[in-house]
Amino acid sequence: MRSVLKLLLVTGCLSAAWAQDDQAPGQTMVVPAAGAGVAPAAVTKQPPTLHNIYGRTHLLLDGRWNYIVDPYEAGYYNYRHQPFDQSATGSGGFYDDRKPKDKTEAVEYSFDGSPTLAIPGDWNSQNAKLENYEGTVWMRQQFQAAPKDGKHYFLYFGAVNYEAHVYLNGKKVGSHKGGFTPFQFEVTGRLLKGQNTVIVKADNTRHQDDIPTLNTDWWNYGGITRDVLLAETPDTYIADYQIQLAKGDMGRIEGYVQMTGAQRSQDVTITIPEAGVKATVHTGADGRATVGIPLTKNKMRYWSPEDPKLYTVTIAGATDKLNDRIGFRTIETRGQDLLLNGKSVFLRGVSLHDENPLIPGRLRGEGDMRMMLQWAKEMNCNYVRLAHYPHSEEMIRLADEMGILVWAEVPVYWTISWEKPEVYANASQQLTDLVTRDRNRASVIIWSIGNETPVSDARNVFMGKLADTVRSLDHTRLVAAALEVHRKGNEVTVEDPLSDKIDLASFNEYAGWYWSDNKEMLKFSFKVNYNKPVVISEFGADALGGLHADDDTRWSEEYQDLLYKNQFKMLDAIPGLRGTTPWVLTDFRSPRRPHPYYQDFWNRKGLISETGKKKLAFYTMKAYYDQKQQQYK
Ligand code: GCB
Repeated sequence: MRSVLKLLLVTGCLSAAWAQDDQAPGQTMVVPAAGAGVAPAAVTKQPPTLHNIYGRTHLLLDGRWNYIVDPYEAGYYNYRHQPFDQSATGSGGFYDDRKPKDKTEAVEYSFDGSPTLAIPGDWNSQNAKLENYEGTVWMRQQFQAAPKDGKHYFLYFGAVNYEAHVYLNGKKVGSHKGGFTPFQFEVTGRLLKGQNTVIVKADNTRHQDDIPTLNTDWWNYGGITRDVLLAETPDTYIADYQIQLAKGDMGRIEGYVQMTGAQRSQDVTITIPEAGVKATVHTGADGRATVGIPLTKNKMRYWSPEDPKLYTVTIAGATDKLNDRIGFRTIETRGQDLLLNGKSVFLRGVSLHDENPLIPGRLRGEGDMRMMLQWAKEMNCNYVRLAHYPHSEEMIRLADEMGILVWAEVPVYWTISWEKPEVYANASQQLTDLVTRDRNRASVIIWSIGNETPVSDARNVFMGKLADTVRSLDHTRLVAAALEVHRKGNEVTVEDPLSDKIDLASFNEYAGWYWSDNKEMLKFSFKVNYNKPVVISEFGADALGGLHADDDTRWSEEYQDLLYKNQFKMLDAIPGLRGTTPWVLTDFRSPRRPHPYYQDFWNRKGLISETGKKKLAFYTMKAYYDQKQQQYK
């Protein structure tokens, strides 16, 4: 439930409290509150981002933000190229939001009177001059607050692509790297009663050693692309929890509750009134309690695409109380079978990007997201692959509500710098933040640790560690990766040492498009030597919507349509086939696609064009899924 909070001023700094509860290493750097004029000397680590942020009392800071484009970072570095925020005074940068004191003073920037961006929203799609911009933009929002004594306050960002530096009332509160995961900074003691100013420096410059790396097949939309919230918690609060069915056990809820704060050892009660569940646990000195609740037989309606039942779950202790909407289901593999709530399921899926083809730009809110998932449903999908990076929490919650299974992924994409520990730390942090955010969402059944990462020793170690990490964070879901295939003559095989670490034989293949053509493609046969469910994470062909020709003609809807029909013939011959996510639901923008007529910087593999028109293959895919639905009834 969204509620607007009234904040009261709290003096003093509470960041010392984190020392005890410090759990998450990683990419979020926090600057401790410094006295006036004192430069922040060090950074401290943050506790994990608040779970169930929308369930917290909060003030939404979305809306129109003033912005200044700063290609040379004049607002961040002085003329000696030293950051202003690391100078003796800590000031001098655009985050000062300085106004000339009188007519004698020259100030070379001004947020007042500068244009505005709708936040959440990338800048590339909101100003034609910024369409291809990669660099720094400063954004400012002003808001009223009345912080209360004894509460914690957090500035929470759903996502900022890619590097964010955040300032509150002229002082730096921290920085973060990674374009698709949430992060927060504690601002208790820094909020003013009355007007506050938050300024964000966002920089979407690509780098070889980032996650993702330089090379991707999607638009590098920059900026504050998801909600910004000021959240309030009690002094001792519920930081995190997992309340899910035990692995493979429909008769038992398992998980944990994590409290943070001075009174972190306390009784916490979990109730699910509609399912007759009420259990009390006691959190230990570390604030943690393990949860294990046997379920009364026949009391629970299990979550599934056919019946996406969500229960109101309340977690309440002496100092804090949170409500969530949680669905309960199991997901397992048995040999080559895939079982949802103990029953064989075929994943009737489609891949999609976090992009609205119609506007375009990142999905900005529930309407955009509903449109995408509704299109998937019209194709009779029960599943989506949210490629190639974490999509928003709202999207996942919508999938929960609409009954759509989800493959969730981190942007470990193509060839990244496998050898560097800091690159691994970044990937592992993004994965951790994704799991931390979505671990209670029934729709998410698969954590994907990467896409088309080429086999090498260094890569195998890197990916193997990621698989171990995600399993240690959540053993109830499946772990997968979109693997590559290898062709020997007409035989296509998946040979990847990573297979030992993951639950699915999931791979991308482009028969008929990147290899061979529609006429030739049926000669291929797939040999999958793993006793695991086979999920085709990509196949597809480009078609310019509205271009009609014979089915030998590349870029025509007919070519794409025949390719899909031929794919079904090939794929149905694979024993253990349990799902497909063709590439891709809609056309999407990509700088790698320059053909002036057919592409115009769009990847045209969409089953729906950039005007929202369904291509022929959309209906062919739907017919295939109608038949699979019958088969798996
Ligand atoms: C792939 C990638 C995907 C691309 C797609 C294509 O294998 O995983 O990100 O967009 O192929 O269209 O080439």
